[in-house]
Amino acid sequence: MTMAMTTGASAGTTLGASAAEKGRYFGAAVAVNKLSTSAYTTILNREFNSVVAENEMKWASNEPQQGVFNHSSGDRLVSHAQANGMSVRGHTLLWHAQQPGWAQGMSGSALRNAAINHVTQVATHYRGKIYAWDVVNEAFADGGSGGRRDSNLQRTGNDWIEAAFRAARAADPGAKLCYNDYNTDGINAKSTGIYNMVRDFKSRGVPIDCVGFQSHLGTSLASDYQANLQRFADLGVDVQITELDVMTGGNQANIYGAVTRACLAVSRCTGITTWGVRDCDSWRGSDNALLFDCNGNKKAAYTAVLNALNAGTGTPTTPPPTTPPPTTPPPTTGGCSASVSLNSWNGGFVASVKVTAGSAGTNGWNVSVTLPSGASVTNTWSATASGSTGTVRFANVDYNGRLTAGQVAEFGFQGTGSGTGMTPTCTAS
Ligand code: G2I
Repeated sequence: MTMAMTTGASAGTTLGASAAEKGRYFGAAVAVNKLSTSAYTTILNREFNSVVAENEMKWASNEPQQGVFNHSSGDRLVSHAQANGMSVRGHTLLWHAQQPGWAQGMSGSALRNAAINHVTQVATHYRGKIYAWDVVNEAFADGGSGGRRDSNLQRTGNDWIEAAFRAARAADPGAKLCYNDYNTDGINAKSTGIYNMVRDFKSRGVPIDCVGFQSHLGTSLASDYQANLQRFADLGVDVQITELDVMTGGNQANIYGAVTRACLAVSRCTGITTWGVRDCDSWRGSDNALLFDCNGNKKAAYTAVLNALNAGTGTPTTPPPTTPPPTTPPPTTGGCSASVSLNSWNGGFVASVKVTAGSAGTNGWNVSVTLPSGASVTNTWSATASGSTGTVRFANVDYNGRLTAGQVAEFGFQGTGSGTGMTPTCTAS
């Protein structure tokens, strides 16, 4: 999706407008229940042109019972953003914390399947409305190991992160897909572990578009903060400052200014989000870590950010999100053809199916897939499945049945067991 680059306010006098002049967004984490507090919403609407839900799009919030989704708070934030020309960051599809109780008690392939289903369902619900998703949050360990954090998700297999990114891409091809973490504010063991993962993903075609640097900062800023952003950008991903807040004290304004300058100096740094609006909204409470005081007044840190935005030069070069290399569609003989690509893990898979119309076009289509023995379909999107084991037939839904010659429709399904070796056949009507 495209992001709003201007706000109603005049350029250069608000955070959002000044960032937009430099081709960036300036966002805030929003507690959705505060949208009805006018003192809060007045600042939000005046100063910010991007939002992220502080808690409401997390797994515990939007899938409180397995398979029962509640998007009401997230939808409210998206509506507010759309009504006010703001882009939306999605936070977060998978995280070891703030999981619903039912998922906390799961493990192995049952958890993996539930997690991928969660990614698919949530990203599908918000399809086309999210600028960037934090697909996976905080999966790396603190300290010197540079390795993964232990968690129930990690114990489903090291490939859980790439499985999540592939499922998110299949569900919402237009959203930028980010990995997000903290204590990555300079070149250190943790940020290097993440750097190596991103490099590996890029080399193997795992869909990743951006890395989020939370930047929950203390009383000093790593001297190589900008260099660290730049080394990630040099891998071919965007970088974003995703949860900025800074401990109060003499350095607060300086640190805010330095972070802003660092982002502007990295052409692929596409925007900055502060983790809240006013000091009293912050999870850091007495740190007074944000840009507005509890009465809504602009702090010195606000002025430092605004001045840095206005002094910055250049616009970012943000190529559109990379899409996986297209698989060559098979020759279109007859009414239609279908090809499948698989995202597999031990015990489950997501299949993405491309239907290509032949020379006569289609009014509707049916794709038959014979599943390997032991495999079954648990969930389907953009098509209607008949059956779940053996030969399963997938019919178009009302909006993707009518295709002109050569036009492609995509649908997907999730399964348990192995999906290897499936050969789809397509029939047009
Ligand atoms: O911890 C700061 C942030 C670190 N990075 C990921 C972010 O998602 C995380 O945000 C914080 C929220 O700001 C807090 O508001 O995540 C916390 C949970 O780990 C949030 O705290 C929770 C409390 O733990 C719950 O007791 C409370 O019900 O906020 C919930 C809603 O107010």
